[in-house]
Amino acid sequence: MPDVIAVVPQPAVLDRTGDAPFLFTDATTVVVDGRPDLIGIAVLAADLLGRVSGRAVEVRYAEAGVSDIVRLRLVESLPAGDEAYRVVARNGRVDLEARTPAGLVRAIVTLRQLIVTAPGGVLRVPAVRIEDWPRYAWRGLSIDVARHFVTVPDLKVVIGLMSHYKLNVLHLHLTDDQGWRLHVPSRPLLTRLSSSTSVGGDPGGFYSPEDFADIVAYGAVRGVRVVPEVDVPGHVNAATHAYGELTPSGEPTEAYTGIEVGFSRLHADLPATGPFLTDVFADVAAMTPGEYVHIGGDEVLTMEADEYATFVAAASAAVRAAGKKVVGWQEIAHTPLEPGTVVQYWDTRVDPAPFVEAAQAGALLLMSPGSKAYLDMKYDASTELGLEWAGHIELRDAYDWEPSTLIEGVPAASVIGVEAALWTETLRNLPELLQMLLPRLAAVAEVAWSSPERRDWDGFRGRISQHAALWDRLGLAWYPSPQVDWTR
Ligand code: TNX
Repeated sequence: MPDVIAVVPQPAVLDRTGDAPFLFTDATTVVVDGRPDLIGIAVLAADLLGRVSGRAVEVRYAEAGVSDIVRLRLVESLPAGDEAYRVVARNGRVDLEARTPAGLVRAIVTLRQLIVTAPGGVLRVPAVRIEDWPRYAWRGLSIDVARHFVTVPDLKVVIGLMSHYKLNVLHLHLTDDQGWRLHVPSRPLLTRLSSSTSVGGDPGGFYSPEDFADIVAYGAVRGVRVVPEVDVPGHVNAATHAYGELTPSGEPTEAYTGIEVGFSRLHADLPATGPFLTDVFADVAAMTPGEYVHIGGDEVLTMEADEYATFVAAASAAVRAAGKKVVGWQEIAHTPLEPGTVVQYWDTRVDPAPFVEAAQAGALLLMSPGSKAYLDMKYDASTELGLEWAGHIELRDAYDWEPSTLIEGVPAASVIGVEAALWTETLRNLPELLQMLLPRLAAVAEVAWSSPERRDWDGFRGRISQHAALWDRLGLAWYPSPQVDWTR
C-alpha cells in the first residue's frame, strides 16, 4: 500500500519521485548553517519533529558524519513570495528549502505532516518533491479574548495549531463590553478596573506588555504575526466602566457580563474621547511590530452615521499616525476610507454595494463570512457549545466556499485573504476552543492557502481523516465530524 500523503492545506505541486522513503530513526538530525536567524528555526524543527516522532532530534551545523539528515536551507530559486517552500524527501535525507525563515516554517510543518507510522512502528516519509506557495497573503484566525480571557499558554497552543495549518495572522479581539485584556500604559485603569470580569461571571485576566511581547515573539518564530484589535466606538463597556469621563454623565457604567451586543458607545463630543482614542491606539501600535492595527467598528446600533464616520476617521488617523495600517469590521465601508484599508467582511445578510464601492476606492477585503468562517457557530443542532445566528457550520460548510466570488462585484484582486473567527461568549477554556477549531480551522486554512483547482472536498476529507492521530497524541480536543471516516 503506498504511504498516504495527507498534507493540509493541499500543496501547489506534489510529486512522488519513486525513490525509497526517508526513514525517521534515532539518528535523524536537523542540519542548518550556523546563522543567528536560522538557529531558532532549526531548534523549532527539532522540537516539532521530536514531538511527532517520539524521538529526541539534535541540531548540528554541518552534515559530516550525519546519516539521516533533515537539511534546512535558505535559497533564491523558488517561486516568488516569502512563504514559498520546497520539500524533497528520499532515503537518507530531506531537504527543506525556502527564501525566508517563514517559508522554512511552512516546509517544516509539511514534513511533520508527511511522517507516517508503517507496520512495525517504523516512521517513514514517502519520497516526494513538493513545491508550494500560498494563494492569499492574509490567512488569519481572530480570537475573542474579551468575552472569555485566553491565557498566554493556551494562546500558544492555538498559535502552534495555526502554524501547523500554515495560517499567518493571529487577530486578537482584545476589548469588548465584558472585559479589557491588554494593559495600556497611558490608561492604566482599563485593566485595573475592567479586566477581572468575563461572560457569565467567569474569571477574567489581561496581558501585560511583557505577555503581549511574548505572544508576538512566539508567533513570529512560527510565521504568525499578531494584529491587535481595540473595538470602537461600540463594544466599549469595559472602557466606560473604567473611565467615567467617557460617558455623558461622567459616571462610570456598570460592569457587564451578559452577551447582548450594540448597547455601549463612545461619544464624539466629550472632551475625554479624542485623547482616549489617540493615546490608546498609539500605545497599542507601539506594542505591535506588525503592519496592522484593527479598530473594530462593528455593531454600533445607537449612533448616527455622521458621528460613526467621525470615530472611524479619528481611530484610523491615530493608527496611521503611529505608523500602522487600518483594519476594521465591514461597517467601516460606510465611511470614507484611505486606500489600503482592510475591510473585514462578516455579515453576509447585508447589501454588498458598500463593499464594491470601498474596493473601487482602494480598500482590501478580508473574508470572514459568518456562515462559513465563524467557528463559534455550532456544527449542528446537537452541538452544546457555540451560537447559531449565522447557521450551523459542519466541516464541509467551512470548506466548500470561494473567497473571490463571495461578494458579487468585488474584483478578485481586492481580496487580501481569509480569516476564521472564534467568538467566546460560550467558550471558557482551551478544550472548548479546540473543539470548535478542530477540524474546521484546517478547512478554512485550505480555502486560504490552496488555489481553487487544487481543492476538492473528497480529497480534503481523505487527508484530514489522517490528522486526528496527531491531535490525539498531542492531547488536543476535537470534534469527530460524521462527514469524515477518521483514522485514529
Ligand atoms: C457578531 S462579528 C459580532 C460579535 C459576536 C459574534 C458572535 C462581529 C464583528 N461582531 O460581537 O461575538 O457575532 O458570533
